[in-house]
Amino acid sequence: MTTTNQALADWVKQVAELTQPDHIHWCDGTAAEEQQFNDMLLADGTYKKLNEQTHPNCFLHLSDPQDVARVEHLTFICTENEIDAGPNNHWMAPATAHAKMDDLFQGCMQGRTMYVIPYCMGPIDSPISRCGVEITDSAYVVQNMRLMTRMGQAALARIEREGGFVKGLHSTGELDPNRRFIMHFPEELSIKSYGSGYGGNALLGKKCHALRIASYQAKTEGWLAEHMLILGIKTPAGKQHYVAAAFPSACGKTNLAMLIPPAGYVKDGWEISTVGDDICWMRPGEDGRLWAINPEAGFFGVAPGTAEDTNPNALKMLYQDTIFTNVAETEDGQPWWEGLDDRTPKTDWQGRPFDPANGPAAHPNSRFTVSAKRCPSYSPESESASGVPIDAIVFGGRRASLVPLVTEARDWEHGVLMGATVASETTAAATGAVGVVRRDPMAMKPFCGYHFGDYWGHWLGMQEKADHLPKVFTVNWFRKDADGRFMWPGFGENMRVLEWIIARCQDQVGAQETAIGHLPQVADLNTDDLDMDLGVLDQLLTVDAAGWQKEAESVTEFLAEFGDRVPQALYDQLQTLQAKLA
Ligand code: OXD
Ligand code: MN
Repeated sequence: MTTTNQALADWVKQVAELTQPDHIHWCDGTAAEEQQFNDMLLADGTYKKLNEQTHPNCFLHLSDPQDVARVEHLTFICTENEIDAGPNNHWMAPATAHAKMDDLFQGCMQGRTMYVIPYCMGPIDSPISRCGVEITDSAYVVQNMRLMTRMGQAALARIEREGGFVKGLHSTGELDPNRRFIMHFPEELSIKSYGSGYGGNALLGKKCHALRIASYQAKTEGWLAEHMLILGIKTPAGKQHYVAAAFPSACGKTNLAMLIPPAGYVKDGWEISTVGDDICWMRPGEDGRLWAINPEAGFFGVAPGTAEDTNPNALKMLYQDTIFTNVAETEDGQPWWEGLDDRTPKTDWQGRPFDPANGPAAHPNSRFTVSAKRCPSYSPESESASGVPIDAIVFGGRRASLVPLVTEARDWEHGVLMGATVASETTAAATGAVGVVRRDPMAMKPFCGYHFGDYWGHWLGMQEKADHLPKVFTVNWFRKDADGRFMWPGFGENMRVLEWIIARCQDQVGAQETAIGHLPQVADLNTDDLDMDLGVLDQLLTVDAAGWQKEAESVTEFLAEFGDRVPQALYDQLQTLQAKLA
């Protein structure tokens, strides 16, 4: 296989000259190729076959123990002008970064095969989708990209039709943490990643392309590339709604995307469907609404904590055709992780006999990679070329105190301030200092490919591009009482909050108008069969004015970190908030 796209052919040739692979393989995305790669990975020990009876076509990969997560300190945005990367990113001059990376790539594929993966982020026929090509020397990366993107012949055909594509060059190198860098060149629409095989660093379609490069592309082209799940909600009356929600890593995003509503809701005919669990690309449609696609085709989810009671939909999809990375294994070759059930595994994530003295059996960031089509709640609309129309945008953080269960923004500008300042508090379990607030704007802190001030300006500018923008909300599932217990049950019960959000979007329910935005009246939340003290619900839906005054001061300091690129509208919103609190 080769290509009629001259730029692609030239680039592949140039990379081969630099990296000197023994062979070049163009990935066609066929089932035969998939089988061939699985056989190869089993033969060379990269994969271990899991129990064929209980988990047909499932594989276990144990990574280098030093290569188990994203490496934000080694991730750079390389723009010509340092200021354009913003204080939210590490920056390196493009020429310096290219020289550094090309030095590492020099001859690095000798004795290896170079794989060329043409891929499409989003449905192959969607105008919202964008293509890329990843060159890698890892067959494990190829198999993950096969599940996470639309890859192979159809993607190549689109690239040949359209011309443009994002260039991603990856090598696992020596897996040496001292020779590991993830470089992004937004102005060139290219990525260079060396020294890691971990998903977020090596599956270049995901965080590198679909968020860091795409956020920049989205700014120049007038759309949004966001770290959001997309959830479908169908009411008993048959009306279909869609919500896009941003949460930082480890806030239950995959669980929310696959939520099972409480029994009463199911009985009444509510239905939840999953369009995406991590990334959302949205653009204004002719009707003035935002239309969204999930650019991914699979889930690269955290395994620990996934169980029958927390996320039965996720568990169901993991019994077949799944790649497990860094989980533990039971005696009879089944994948296992903390929280799954009460069995004791035989070996841990490093392949050692399990010994609790060595820590958890599965790495806390162990992962599953699986096609989205295996998810029982997968929405067929995920394949729609036009995308789905978004009714509400939800921002969430992990706040042990202060932030109510749900708050609706007064308008778009207020919503942008809410998203820009959403935060999580450190808990006693994580570090010594409890209650330290870390802000993670739009859950994009590690993923925005340019200056946050410009990014907020772009969000504000959507008002000129679309006249039926979604309503904006913040949620907080994580309030704790004086004894450190969660006050809200979370999981499927979050449906009750989603119902209120949908009712607000439909103008079907009122709200308390407070200084910080619109909150539900307790009586307007469905509490049927809700197993909690309604007095606690009152506490979750009140505004602590003194606490919010302090919060406003902290927000002022935070915005100041981004200098004069912060749009005045955010300061105006902050002033309105402070005036209302006073
Ligand atoms: C992820 C992350 O892996 O946000 O999705 O870290
Ligand atoms: Mn994520």
